[in-house]
Amino acid sequence: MEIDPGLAAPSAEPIAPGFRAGFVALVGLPNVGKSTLLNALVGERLSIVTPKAQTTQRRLLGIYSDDAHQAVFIDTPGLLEPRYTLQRSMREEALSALDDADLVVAVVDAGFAPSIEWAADFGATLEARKLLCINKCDRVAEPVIADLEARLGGAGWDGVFRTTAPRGEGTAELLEGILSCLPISPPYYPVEDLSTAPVREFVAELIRETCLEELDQEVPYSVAIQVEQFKERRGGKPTYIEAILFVERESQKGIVVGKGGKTIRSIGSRSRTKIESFLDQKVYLELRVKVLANWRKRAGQLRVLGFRVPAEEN
Ligand SMILES: Nc1nc2c(ncn2[C@@H]2O[C@H](COP(=O)(O)OP(=O)(O)OP(=O)(O)O)[C@@H](O)[C@H]2O)c(=O)[nH]1
Ligand SMILES: [Mg+2]
Repeated sequence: MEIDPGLAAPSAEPIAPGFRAGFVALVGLPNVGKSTLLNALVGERLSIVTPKAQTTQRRLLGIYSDDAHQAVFIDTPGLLEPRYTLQRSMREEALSALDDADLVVAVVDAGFAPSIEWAADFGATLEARKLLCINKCDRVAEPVIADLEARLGGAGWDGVFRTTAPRGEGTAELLEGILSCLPISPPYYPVEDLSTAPVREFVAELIRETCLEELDQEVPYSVAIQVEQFKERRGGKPTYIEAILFVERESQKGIVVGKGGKTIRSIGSRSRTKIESFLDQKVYLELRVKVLANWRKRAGQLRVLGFRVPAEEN
């Protein structure tokens, strides 16, 4: 599955007349549930999800296909005013997804007023085909949602949907709305593909998700993961995976390793369980912690770590 996550050319396979396919960007403020929605729409846990804002750092494609449609979902980092180079890269990733999208789904958290204000402005200025998804409907009472729909309805949305993504409530209706908005086109990817991301990227993300769960405050945001080795071995031996956790300062290294190695062991064992379930195979996971000073603020380091950094940054 090692395909560049850029846009593919439509496939040359014979396809049903009237087939619809396109790229669908999920955008919104941090923590509103974009990644949870992507997973619910595709039906697989592809994108990492945590209660912390700014979990998603780069785009991830998740592909839904059926006999007559292919929706290539683009999960994006939450939009925020960037304060340093990594956040500028994240914003760029999100905004550039809008250029590539045939359809934009603006996601709001029904209980989070800034996300509603964002959607009102965003909807009014966006000319592309667009749907509004009011997520986290479990958090507010029905009249509140009806009021939101009335307030946000004027922006010319091609559809407005209510969801509670972790329970899958409203997601089938949202998917149907999305599919009906796609342009007539052959599929972009083989219909059996779920994503374009290489397996190593999923492994790195599962480790990062565990760091976000296990570490507090700024520390998990200062961790970048690089998978150094991924070796499938014969004879029933577990797959060998070696990953480096880059932190920004020596003091963070101490925190990530923990007293007597307790924290890194816990990150390792929880990550291994997740990776084994994702790959459906036994894994031996080796984690090492290294300092890469201030990597979040350094364009060169970010590029080495695989982030897309605007050309003017250095
Ligand atoms: N109660 C409730 N929680 C939700 C819902 N959707 C998502 N969540 C939770 O909200 C948190 C954030 O979800 P994510 O899917 O990571 O949000 P995101 O928009 O991708 O966040 P970023 O990647 O940080 O921009 C997680 O704890 C989810 O379980 C929902 O409909 N109701
Ligand atoms: Mg996310």
